[in-house]
Amino acid sequence: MAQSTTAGRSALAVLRVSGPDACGVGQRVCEHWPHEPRRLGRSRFRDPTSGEILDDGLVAWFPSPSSYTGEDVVEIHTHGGLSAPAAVLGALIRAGAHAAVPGEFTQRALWNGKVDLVRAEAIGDLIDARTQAARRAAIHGVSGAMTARFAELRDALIGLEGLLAFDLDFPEEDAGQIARAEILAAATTVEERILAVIRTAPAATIAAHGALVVLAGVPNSGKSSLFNALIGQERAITSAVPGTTRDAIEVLVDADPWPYRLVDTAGLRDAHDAIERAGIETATRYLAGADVVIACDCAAGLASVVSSLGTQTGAVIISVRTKADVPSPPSGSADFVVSARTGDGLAALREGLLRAIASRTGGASGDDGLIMRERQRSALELAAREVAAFREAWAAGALPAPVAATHIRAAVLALDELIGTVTVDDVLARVFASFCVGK
Ligand SMILES: Nc1nc2c(ncn2[C@@H]2O[C@H](COP(=O)(O)OP(=O)(O)O)[C@@H](O)[C@H]2O)c(=O)[nH]1
Ligand SMILES: [Mg+2]
Repeated sequence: MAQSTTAGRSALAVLRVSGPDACGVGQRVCEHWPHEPRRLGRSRFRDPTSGEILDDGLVAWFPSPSSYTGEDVVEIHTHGGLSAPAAVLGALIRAGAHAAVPGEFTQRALWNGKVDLVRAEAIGDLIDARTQAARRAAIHGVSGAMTARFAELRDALIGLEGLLAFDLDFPEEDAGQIARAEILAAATTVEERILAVIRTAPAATIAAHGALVVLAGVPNSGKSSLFNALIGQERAITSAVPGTTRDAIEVLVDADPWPYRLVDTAGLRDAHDAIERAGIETATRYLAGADVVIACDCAAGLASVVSSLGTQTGAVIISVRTKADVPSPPSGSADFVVSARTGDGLAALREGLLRAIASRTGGASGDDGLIMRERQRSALELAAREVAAFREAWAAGALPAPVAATHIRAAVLALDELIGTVTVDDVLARVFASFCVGK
């Protein structure tokens, strides 16, 4: 039993009870019990010991196995705030429930086969999503699409094991070089498919945390003004006094399709003031980790700003001529010409920024699914390494087939662990399904 909504001032709170006696517990607390499952019914809630009426709300029950956890589940909607939910929770405990530990409902769903490990993780990711891109990737995982993708990779590996088993069991068939080439091609294909999923990892990081976009340039070039203009609020202090910005100021911009963390930094120059120097060191650290750097200059210095930034960062550098409303002598080319004061050029810069971020995502799209978890990535990397080891040994004819095949088995096990299912008879089933053994 747990409160599924957060504790605090709110209109409603949702309490859930799961387990074989969930309905018994619910009936001991609810004055009225809905006849039909999965329908909300009005009920008052009472203390099973004292009989005191504690609150008045709604209740529904979901019989096993058609519930989130796969067990009987009771859902109680109380009034929100702190008192009513706490009182009804207390009543549920006196009626026989115990308090669930974090994630226990989803863990039970996993045990009862309602979700696999990847979907369970996606449910957690959805709740924790701070950006729309992270939400899109998570809901893709919740739908089961990522699990299906991992399962397809696993199937392809088992298909490969089937080919190998055939090669071992029926050497007199002597498909010879053709079979060897076929196995090599199959291994290469599945390895590439695994690597394609692994390559979504940078996009997943950007979806979850935002691409790191850093404004850089000499003091007074208009970085803080551009920062404020891009985020649409006066966050950073701007002034005509060079060296105004000392700390790095960071704001998460939840842009579509990719969120970014826009960072305003201290201008880059040889400062004598200790605080400003510390600010410049911070800026240098941000530059080293940046995905995109917006190089700003309002005069003739843009080219040299861009070239000096090139030595400090591996990021995509966008050059911006700032203060476009102020006439200045021609100063070479810039990717964008922008005025923070009038707003001219801002829309184009935003678009250019999103294109630059997209170039850091390897062409991945959140709608196709991203590997949002380190666990998923390391399982896939292990599988890819095993397939590569097999492929190399097979190409060189370096290992006997049964030994080479152990690499593929290890890759299958990595995916089994990833999805959270281990099925033993799969290989045999495949061998007999895809080959005409009786001939
Ligand atoms: N006319 C004009 N002045 C600007 C513009 N952007 C910044 N400034 C001025 O340039 C000075 C330095 O700006 P600031 O944003 O603090 O530069 P930073 O040191 O690079 O962060 C301030 O006096 C700003 O008002 C602009 O687009 N047009
Ligand atoms: Mg500044």
